[in-house]
Amino acid sequence: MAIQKKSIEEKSIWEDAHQMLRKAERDGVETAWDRLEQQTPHCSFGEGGICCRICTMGPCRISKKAPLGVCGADADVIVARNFGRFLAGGAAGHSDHGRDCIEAFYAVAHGETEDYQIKDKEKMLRIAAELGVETAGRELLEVAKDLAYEFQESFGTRRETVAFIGRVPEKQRESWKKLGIMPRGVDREITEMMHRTHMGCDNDAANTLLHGARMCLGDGWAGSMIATEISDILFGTPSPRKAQVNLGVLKADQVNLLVHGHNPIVSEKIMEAVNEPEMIALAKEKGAAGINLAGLCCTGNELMMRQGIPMAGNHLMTELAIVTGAVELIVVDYQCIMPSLVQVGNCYHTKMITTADKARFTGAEHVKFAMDNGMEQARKVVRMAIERYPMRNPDRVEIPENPVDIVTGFSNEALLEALGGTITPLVDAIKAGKVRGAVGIVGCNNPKYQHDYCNVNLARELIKKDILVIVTGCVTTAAGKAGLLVPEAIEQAGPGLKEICGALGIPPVIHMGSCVDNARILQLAALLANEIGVAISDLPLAASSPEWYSEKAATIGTYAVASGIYTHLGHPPNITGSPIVTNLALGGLDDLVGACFGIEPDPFKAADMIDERIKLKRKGLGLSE
Ligand code: CUV
Ligand code: SF4
Repeated sequence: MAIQKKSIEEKSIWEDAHQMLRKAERDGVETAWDRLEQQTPHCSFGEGGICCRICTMGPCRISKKAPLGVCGADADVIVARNFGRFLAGGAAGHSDHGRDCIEAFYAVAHGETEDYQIKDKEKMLRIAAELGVETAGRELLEVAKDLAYEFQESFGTRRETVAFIGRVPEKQRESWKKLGIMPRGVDREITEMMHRTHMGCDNDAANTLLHGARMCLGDGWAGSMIATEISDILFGTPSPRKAQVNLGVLKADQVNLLVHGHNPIVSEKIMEAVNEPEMIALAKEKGAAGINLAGLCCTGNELMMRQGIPMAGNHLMTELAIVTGAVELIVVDYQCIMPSLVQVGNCYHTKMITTADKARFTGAEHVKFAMDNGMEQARKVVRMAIERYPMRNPDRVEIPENPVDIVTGFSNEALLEALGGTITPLVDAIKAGKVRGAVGIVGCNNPKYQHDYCNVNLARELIKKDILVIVTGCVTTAAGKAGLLVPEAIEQAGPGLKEICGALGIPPVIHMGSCVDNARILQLAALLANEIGVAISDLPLAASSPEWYSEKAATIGTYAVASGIYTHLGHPPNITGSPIVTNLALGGLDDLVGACFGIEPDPFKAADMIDERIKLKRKGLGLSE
């Protein structure tokens, strides 16, 4: 395959990206797009998933000439094992984030920290009651201790099921039991996947894949869901608020500090420190008009949902944010942080700070955050950012203009409130065909696509078809930049969706949070199913990750499918070398869990595909078009 050099316009649909890509070229800064060119064409064995490195009799790669590995494993087994481990990486990422949230909550409950508090007491008590923790007449912290224990138990080996399985509609749960895919413990299923995929264990591709479904369900209904619920308890349940997106949120006359990663435990403290009068005074002393905190990726989503901080950009904008030359410091926790940010930062005056021992970057400075020193460390980081302001070279600064307004903050609690307290009006709108269905568009960017082209166009096409769109993760910024996250966007929606969203005063594309917050979408799907009295797989719902790249995205897709939600992906994971795995993913799973994956790189065709599915489900429920 000839290596095609993409023009700047072909790399992204956004003007702020074009402007910074031009500047990167001038400044001699390499980006992900350049490195993709160097890596292309990709190894076809890797792409098909038929390269096995699981033992040292290999590595083995499967071809016509050599259809079996040294041990006798065929393409199906090798693909299933590789994909199983890929999913395990994603489940581990979300769920270990969930564990960190539990540890923060535990520290609060046990009085081991003064830096974190229980902010949403009502929600905490509600969740405690849901999980069977006695609440009546008890001290708040006593309840919290027991709730922390409950959460911890979801990760272990003593229970038969994980935390929020009670939310799953009965019919769905029954089918999981029958299939043997009821998740028992978050860590247990991940460990078991590593065990099964050791040489000489699970050598039946379908069996491995079913365990993958179980493991991902543990992530969706426990690991991720626990992360979301605890983040709400500690930092507040999101409610609708205004914010802004794109690189125009950076300020020429202020200290620009970016938070990047996923876990609000670090970034919430940074935000508090930024707002302290001493810090603002220090910034002024250094010649800045103030301190501007902006987000990237999911930690940006978390702070935007709860605090309304602006969002500088999604995954592919992270390098380009530094190219503005106006970023003093970028502080990260973990996941989706390109190691290249250190090098890009070195081309300017941008300092990179890591905060988690499990995510250190060579060349970055490490300021370890612990439960009992969060505030102190946050102040240290903010001071470092301010100290760098005088080092900024104004001649090398170029900040794109015109940030776009959005509305964020749609937790399920907020959505229910907008609906007047119950889910019934949404169910009625679905039954009446005004809202024909709902689709969660989630996930990432990937330089193999024109940045955000699919994310934006799929959302636009779906709302035209009267399908409500919910976004999380990096699709949020895409939808926001396209002007879809404001109530005025109903003008772009079909007549039914326009009417309903218009009456409720909500946008036709609603922002539900970060990647772990896809658990909110699961919960919403369960609420709908329970209200109608059917399984999730009976509902006119779908999910999509058009420009996905990460293991986590594959895990999300898998728990969506296993939960009964048809899931579109722009491109397949590295499974195409196995007919068994590919056929299961693209169809076979439908018979087992009531949903499967669909692959389509073109967002317009994808919208039609999803629409067909929604028609089918509406028909199944006896609903007219
Ligand atoms: Ni998980 S959505 S790139 S940061 S997983 Fe990361 Fe949130 Fe994709 Fe974006
Ligand atoms: Fe080769 Fe089998 Fe070892 Fe994989 S497990 S590297 S296929 S011998």
